[in-house]
Amino acid sequence: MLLNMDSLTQTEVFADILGSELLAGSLLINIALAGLTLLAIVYLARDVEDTRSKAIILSAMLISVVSISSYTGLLSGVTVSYLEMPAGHALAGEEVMSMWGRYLTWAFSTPFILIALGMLARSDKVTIGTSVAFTIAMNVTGLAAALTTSSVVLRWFWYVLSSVFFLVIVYIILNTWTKEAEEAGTSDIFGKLKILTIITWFGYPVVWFLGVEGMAYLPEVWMSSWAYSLLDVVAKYVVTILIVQYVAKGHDAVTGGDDYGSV
Ligand code: RET
Repeated sequence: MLLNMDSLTQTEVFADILGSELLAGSLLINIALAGLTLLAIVYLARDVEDTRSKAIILSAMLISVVSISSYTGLLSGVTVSYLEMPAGHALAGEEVMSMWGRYLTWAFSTPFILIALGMLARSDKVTIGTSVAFTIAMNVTGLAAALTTSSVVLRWFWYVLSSVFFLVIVYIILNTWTKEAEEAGTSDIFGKLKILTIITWFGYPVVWFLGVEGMAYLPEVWMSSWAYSLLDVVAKYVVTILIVQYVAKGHDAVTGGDDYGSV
């Protein structure tokens, strides 16, 4: 979606998004799925009493709370802008639709995925906090990469920085939490979630690289938007349902007992 205009009003951006059925569809499907996931959580977790189990479920729930808001922001045009790409970019000089709200809101949604995973592995607060800090850093630098219009070199510098932060998270999941989950007796569920998370999370930087923000090998915005939407289905909703189903069964390995969380 390319336009040669300096700036568009939100109404015009909204009209552009609705004007592309494929683009609007990729956003609407996520609004619907996030809503359905929230309803499913309420149903699956209806009998959970244990406080630690509730904390894990709450964290999983907040992933969809952020997601439904994030996609509403994109659909309405609040978090979408047309940006002129710098010299050296594949679309240099053109006004490109940037759905930058994604990267901003991932800074709020991915911490909840990591908190739920870390708690399932019965990790400690410092390690979970580290993963949260690095995912925020990863997404804010990813946002900076998308919004940088001064220099193509700086866009890629942000991208590399973001990727380094990503590797810290990958290390924590594959190394620290994998060992801790074994000790805690949650390897069965953690192993499944780990595979789904690692594979899908690596997809996001690939889509960024291939899409209009990167090399523009996927020349239309709806293409990367659908790719992100499909990654989200697994990285968020499938992962959420697996977590809530497991925790709701009341395994001793995840419960906290009567005093958990009391002060
Ligand atoms: C960016 C671009 C810069 C390099 C890297 C990225 C990684 C993004 C990831 C996003 C995961 C998002 C999820 C969202 C769920 O709500 C920012 C694309 C490394 C890993 C799981």
